[in-house]
Amino acid sequence: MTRRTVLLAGALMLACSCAQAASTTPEYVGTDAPFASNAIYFVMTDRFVNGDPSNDQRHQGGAHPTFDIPVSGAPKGESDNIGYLGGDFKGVLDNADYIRDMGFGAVWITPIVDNPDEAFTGGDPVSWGSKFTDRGKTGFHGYWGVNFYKLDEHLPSKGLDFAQFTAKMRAQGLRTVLDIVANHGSPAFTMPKAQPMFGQIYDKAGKLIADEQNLPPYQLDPARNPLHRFYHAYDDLVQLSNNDDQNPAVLDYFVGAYMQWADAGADAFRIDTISHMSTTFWKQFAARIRAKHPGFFMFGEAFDYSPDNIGQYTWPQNGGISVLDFPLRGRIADVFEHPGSDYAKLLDRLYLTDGPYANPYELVTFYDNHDMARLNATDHGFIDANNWLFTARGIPAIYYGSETGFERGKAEHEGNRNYYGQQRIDAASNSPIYRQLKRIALLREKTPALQRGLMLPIRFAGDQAAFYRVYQQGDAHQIALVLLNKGDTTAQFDVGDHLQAGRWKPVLGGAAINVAEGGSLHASVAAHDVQVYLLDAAVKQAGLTAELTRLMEERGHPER
Ligand SMILES: [Ca+2]
Ligand SMILES: [Ca+2]
Ligand SMILES: [Ca+2]
Repeated sequence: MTRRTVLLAGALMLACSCAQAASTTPEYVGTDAPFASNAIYFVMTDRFVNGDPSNDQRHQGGAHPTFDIPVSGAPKGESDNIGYLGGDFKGVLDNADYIRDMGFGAVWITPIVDNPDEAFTGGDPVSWGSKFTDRGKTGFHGYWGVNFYKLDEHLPSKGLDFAQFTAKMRAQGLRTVLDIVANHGSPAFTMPKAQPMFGQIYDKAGKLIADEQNLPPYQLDPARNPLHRFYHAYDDLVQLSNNDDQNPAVLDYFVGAYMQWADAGADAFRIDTISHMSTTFWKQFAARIRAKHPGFFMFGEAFDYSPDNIGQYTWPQNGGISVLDFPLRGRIADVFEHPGSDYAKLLDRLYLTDGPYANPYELVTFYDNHDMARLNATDHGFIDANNWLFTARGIPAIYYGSETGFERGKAEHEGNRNYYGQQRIDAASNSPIYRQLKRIALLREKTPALQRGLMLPIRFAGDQAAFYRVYQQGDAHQIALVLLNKGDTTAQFDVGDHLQAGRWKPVLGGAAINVAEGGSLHASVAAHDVQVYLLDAAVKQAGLTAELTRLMEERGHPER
């Protein structure tokens, strides 16, 4: 906390020494949410680094073992695995400096709660490239909770439970984003023979409180069987139990569990499958967590490319939960997977004014994750995508391995979630993607305008994009001009729109440019590169003032 505050204060200039002028300075702020200062590194914990072989549970599962289960049918030289591979808290903590030095302030880890101790025997068999198949798979990913109050045995080490993990991460300058699930437990039916833990939920004391008993959901009898009352009597996602979001006991259970982990040091929640439960549930959930942890940042996964569908979660009456920016992600893939594509494709998914989101600046932006094919781009495509993600509006989240283009283009069951490992981490600096990502991420980290400033697009055309980011509040002010070039040759920029006179400093190298009143700024940006010019002055240019005033007034959803 203190380290970041110092960084932030150091990066901002004092507007003036007189308090009365400060009080009349207009505010230009995209978001004030402290969490928005961070960029997020997302690790699938089991697949990052095995820091402690003693918790691997290599002999777990009996007739249905859980460790190291390769998926059959992989083409030569490729692989996928549906067993546990040993990654743990220690593996993440051991690499805290690697993540921190890359310019990230937060790490999103997959769910930590106890998952079944056998491989699943129901559902449809997993094969190379298959989708929605779980037979033979284990809970290595963490999304099959059985006891949401208990750590899964694969994660902690001696002296490193969750509270110790979050404390040690924080000591290294990293916040912990905990991935949480409330929509479902584990696969609950279609097993040839009922398996222990699957379809069951246990309370904090270890008492069985719900059990689907391997029955198809429509055969559940909540009226007569108390163990069925936790679940809806209809299915939702594949064979997963479908928690009853109308049942107050379900809400109590999950508030209790996730309050426990927030108390143990989680700094934010990423909410899985948010759109599979009612907004009524989430509103109450968020209110109860924030009653004890004010301002606790949460962002949901509504796997949906329609802004109108996902925007609703961000509204205060639905809990004020931010979301992963799927609509923009679709366009990011369109643009950066295809050389020669037009930057303008990104524009209408930004929703900077009168959009569907309570605040577009709080969305978590990304280009891929564990549930979709990784970005299928060249090194240049990744570099361009990162230059965009770390300068445009939103909170960037990068899936582990993307810093080296790991398993690019690969979907689940094709290597998307493969084990990354210490060797690749130690060699990451050989990758041009890594080097450029680090450069732009470290710039965002010390530049409040890029984290939380208003965004004003100037030109989005072909391989070039130009926009302002402006942060002005009280004595703090910063005007950034971002110039992006995703072309194969050097691009010339000539920006005159709303350009304020003054001395513009290029923060990624080069000479400062003095702009006269009514003048323009000429700059060249190398192929697949970015330049950011900073003007440390309060906004006074008339056109810029008018545009920023409009952006402030129309920042959120028009009716809310
Ligand atoms: Ca391990
Ligand atoms: Ca377990
Ligand atoms: Ca559901």
